[in-house]
Parts: sequence; structure tokens; C-alpha cells
Amino acid sequence: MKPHKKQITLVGYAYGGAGNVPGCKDGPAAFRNNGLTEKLSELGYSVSDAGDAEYRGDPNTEKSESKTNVRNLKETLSACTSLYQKVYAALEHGNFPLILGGDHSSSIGSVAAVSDFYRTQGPLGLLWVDTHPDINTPETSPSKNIFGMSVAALLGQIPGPLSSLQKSPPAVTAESLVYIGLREVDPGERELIKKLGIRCYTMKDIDSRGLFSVVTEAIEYLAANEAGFFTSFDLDVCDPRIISAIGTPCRGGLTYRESHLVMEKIFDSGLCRALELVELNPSLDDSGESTEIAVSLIESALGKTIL
Ligand SMILES: [Mn+2]
Repeated sequence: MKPHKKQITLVGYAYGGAGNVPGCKDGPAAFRNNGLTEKLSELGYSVSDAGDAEYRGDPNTEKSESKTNVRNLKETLSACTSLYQKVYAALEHGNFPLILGGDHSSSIGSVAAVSDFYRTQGPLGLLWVDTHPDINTPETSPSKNIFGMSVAALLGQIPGPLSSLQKSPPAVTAESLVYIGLREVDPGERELIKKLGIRCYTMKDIDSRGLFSVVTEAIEYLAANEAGFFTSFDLDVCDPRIISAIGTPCRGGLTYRESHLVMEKIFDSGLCRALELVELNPSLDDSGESTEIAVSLIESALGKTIL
């Protein structure tokens, strides 16, 4: 089965206020300026653009939010709510949402929208390809940055607005989630991952078993979700020698070929319902190479093949 609806809607998340790298807000523009639409058209898609999620307030003003214990809560919620609406509208039009980040708080809106839309079909799987599990709560987070709490929010682990953006929370359950590529995990995150029994493929698993085996098994596991799965791909999972223009680099990541293989397998599965690429920081990408590779990864995830 080949997945994809032949219409794609681009949705930008030009927001960096949930992390510590404001440059990520320029990610969507970099994707658009690097021929993304043209390349997807060459693959046979018709591409529309829903523009960027809007938000109120200025996340760049330094302020402490002692009441909520997290940084830029109002601004981030406003950006995620707008993203939710744009992604949901794309699905209502019968289109495949391609979300361009932006920092990784995007998922709080994007995954919630896709989960709500497919709710009647059954649970939505979530494939989280990232160096980081982003499963801190406001209590465990060392930085109080919301981009490190997205998965906890989607799992309903954060009482309050971050976990209740969707109509029927939680957006995903621990059984419907798979991590690939983890290599930097905070102590509180480690505890919660074990407590919830989340399926994880760390870099050690990839080193020992090979990426092909890992990603094949991950997709088989996700296939149990009747609604298919959402792919959230943080570009920092790639080795910084491959993609250097990212928010939080960490050595020892996926190679160029491994990164493409993940994307190719996602396409082959026919089960991916929406794709998100996040954390591109164009202010560090003078040569344009990181953006170029990120665009090529999107092409692989949407069916570009060698032959
Ligand atoms: Mn990350």
C-alpha cells in the first residue's frame, strides 16, 4: 500500500520560543526558499501552503514564570493552537500535512491535530526520531524549556493546558509511541520512560543491530495503531557532521545514509499520516548545506527513490 494522498499542505511553525535557540524560527522560510515545493511537485504531488502558525506575544523577552514553572507558556500555547488549527484544516481538505519547524514544541499542536482527526479510526502511533526523548515535565526539566516536554504533554503527563490542546486527550498513549535515535536523556526522563514502558531504540541499538533492523521492527510495532502513525523528525538526530545547523547538537548521531533509510522505510510503510521536521537553525547554515540535506530527507520520506 502506498500512502500518500497526492496533495501536500505545508504548514510552517516559525517559532523558537520554547527552546533556547530563537534562530529556529527561521526554519520554515529556509525550507521554502530551498525549492521544497518544486521538489515535491517533481515527485508528483500538488503542494499548497497554509503559511506559518501565528502566535501572540514576544517569546524573546526574558521573564520568569514562577506560577507555571516553564518559559514562554502563553506564547507557546498560542503558537501550538494555531498550528493545530492549520494541520487539522489540511486534513479536512484531504491533504497530507508537512510541518516545517521551528522548535520541537510544534508537536504539541501538530500531533494533537492528527490524533483528533483520525480518532474515529483508532489510536494514532507516534514515531519520534530524535536525540532527545522530550519527555520532561515542568518538575523534572532542568531548563524549563517547553520543547523538552512535548512528548510528556502529548501523553497527558502535564496537568493543565499543555496536555489538553486536543479534543480527546491524551493525543498518544505510551504503547503507541516509539523512539529512534535517543542518545541524550535527562534523569527524570529516563525514569518516566521506564515507568511507562515506552518502546525505545537508542543509538546503542542502532550500533548493535543496524538501522534497517531497528526501523523495520519499529514500524511493525507502530502498525498496530489503526490510524497509522505520525513521524516527528528532529534534525539533531543526524550527526552534527551531517547537519550542523541545528538547535542542540550532540555528537554520535545517524549518518547521512541512515537518515535517508529511516525516511525511505517510513514512506514504504504506507502508514505515515503526517510528517514534521524540526530544529533547523538557518542562522548557523551559511553554506546552506544543512537545509539542503533536510529538504532531501523530506523527499525520501515522500517517495523519492534511487531507481
Ligand atoms: Mn532533539
